[in-house]
Amino acid sequence: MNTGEDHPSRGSTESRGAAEPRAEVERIIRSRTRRSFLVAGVVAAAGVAGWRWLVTRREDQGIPWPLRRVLETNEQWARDYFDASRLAPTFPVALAAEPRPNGGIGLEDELDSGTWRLQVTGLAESPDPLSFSIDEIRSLPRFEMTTELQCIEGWSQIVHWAGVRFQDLAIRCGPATVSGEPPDVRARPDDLVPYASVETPDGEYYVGLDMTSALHPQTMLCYEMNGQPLSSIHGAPLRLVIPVKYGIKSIKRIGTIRFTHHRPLDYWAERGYDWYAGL
Ligand SMILES: Nc1nc2c(c(=O)[nH]1)N[C@H]1C(S)=C(S)[C@@H](COP(=O)(O)O)O[C@H]1N2
Ligand SMILES: [Mo]
Repeated sequence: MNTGEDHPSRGSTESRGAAEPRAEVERIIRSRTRRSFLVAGVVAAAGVAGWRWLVTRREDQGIPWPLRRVLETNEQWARDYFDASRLAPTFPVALAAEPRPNGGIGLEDELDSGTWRLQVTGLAESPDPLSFSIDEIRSLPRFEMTTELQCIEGWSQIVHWAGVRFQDLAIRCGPATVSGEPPDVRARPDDLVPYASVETPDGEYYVGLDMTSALHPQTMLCYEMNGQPLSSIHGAPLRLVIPVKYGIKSIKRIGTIRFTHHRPLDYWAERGYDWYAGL
């Protein structure tokens, strides 16, 4: 915001080369004081007016649009500075414990892990979805990590997770590409469609991921927490864990994964949180 700092007191003539330096100094001090009052007044007025202006702006996705612009600027930084090789910190397994169960959206229905299947759509080879039982997911390369789950509400917990990297599932499935050429997840990730949507079986909770974040080496689909099969409240039979982002993105009880050209809806982004939710 322009504070008007350059403008006040520009009119006051400052006589150079005054005979009495002390008087000159006092005059400057008085002028400075007057100027800072003026500046303070302008800033305060601009502040009040600015705030009024801000809170009366048209709303964009639930918040005044100037704030939305700030969020979008943050998102731009998130995109520009997100480095796929930047890893979230890992910890000794001994520090791992059960996190507070938080957020039960999309977990209301009873779920039969025996009949549950993961559906994956938006594939290069076929318009039909691929579907996996939990045993088929378990047969994919196993990956484990001990990372911190950080809730946007301010608590965090170190957890030991086991499952499969999202990138290994992507390699297995073959996401659609922009060029129409066959996908090569490792060699040409930039040719893959730029987003993935992950949803609960009932569609009540859903997260959108940019492909770079989805393919991050610590983004994983988990079926075990701290050496035990994942419990229902923590997202059985399969949940996402993405430690480079706040917990809101670590969706529990995944039903479908959809690769897509278009930025997917995201449950908490629709309610005013940053779509990237990066840490
Ligand atoms: N399906 C679903 N997944 C969810 C949520 C939710 O409400 N529904 N809440 C999220 C939030 S805000 C957090 S902090 C983590 C918490 O994971 P936990 O319950 O295993 O500790 O789950 C995330 N995944
Ligand atoms: Mo959270």
